[in-house]
Amino acid sequence: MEDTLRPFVPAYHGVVQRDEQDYNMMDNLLTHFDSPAIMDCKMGSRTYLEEELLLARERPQPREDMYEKMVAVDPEAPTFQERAQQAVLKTRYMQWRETLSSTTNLGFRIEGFRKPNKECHTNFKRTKSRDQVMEALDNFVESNTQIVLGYLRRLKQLRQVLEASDFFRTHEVVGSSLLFVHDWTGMTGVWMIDFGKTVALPSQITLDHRTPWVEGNREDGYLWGLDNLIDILANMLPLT
Ligand code: I3P
Repeated sequence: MEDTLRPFVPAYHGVVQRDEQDYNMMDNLLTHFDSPAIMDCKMGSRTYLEEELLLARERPQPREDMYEKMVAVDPEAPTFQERAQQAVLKTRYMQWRETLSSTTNLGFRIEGFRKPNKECHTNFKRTKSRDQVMEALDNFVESNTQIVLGYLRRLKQLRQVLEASDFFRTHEVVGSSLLFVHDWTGMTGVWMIDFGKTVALPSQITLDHRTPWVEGNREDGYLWGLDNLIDILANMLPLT
């Protein structure tokens, strides 16, 4: 809340108690929209923390639920050993999801979107190439150039602010999303959400968020993904 990023995240209003439970109170980002269309894009070229990788090596905990999710998409994906165990490590599952989708090649992926008529589209696990992503984005904005322009303006502002943010420079931002919202009046908004895997770096390390990840450098590819997202949206505009 004290960083220059403040306008790009839902405002945090502290802890409130209801029925003896503690809740974090945050802005409802949909308040000012009328029957909004909503999309979640998971940012970055990596979706697990380096810390999770170390833990998976020290104490491997194969997951049956992730094996099930994997074979539901591609029965051929598990290795011989994974098939025998009927389970996969979480990091292995996450890496598989990254290469199947556009996370590895573009530095972001579409998780899902909801149209104004409440119809939900969540089948993007294999949406990988620039063309496939562009087609999905075009479906989300229903080929509306004004909406694309609104999103582009906001994403370019976000990029500027991220490049200057002390918070961003000193944090590994993994598994975080951009929430896109627009409605029929032409209003658009984009906010950063999901900070469950946003962690402070040791004091001697800072990130540029564009350098490719090698284990140990903590880079997350967030800005590389944002560059690609901006470029794809810009290419959706008609040539003038
Ligand atoms: C989930 C997705 C989430 C992850 C979750 C996965 O896979 O990768 O990001 O939560 O792990 O199951 P999918 O999208 O294919 O359903 P985290 O980002 O919090 O790790 P989980 O099952 O351990 O919650």
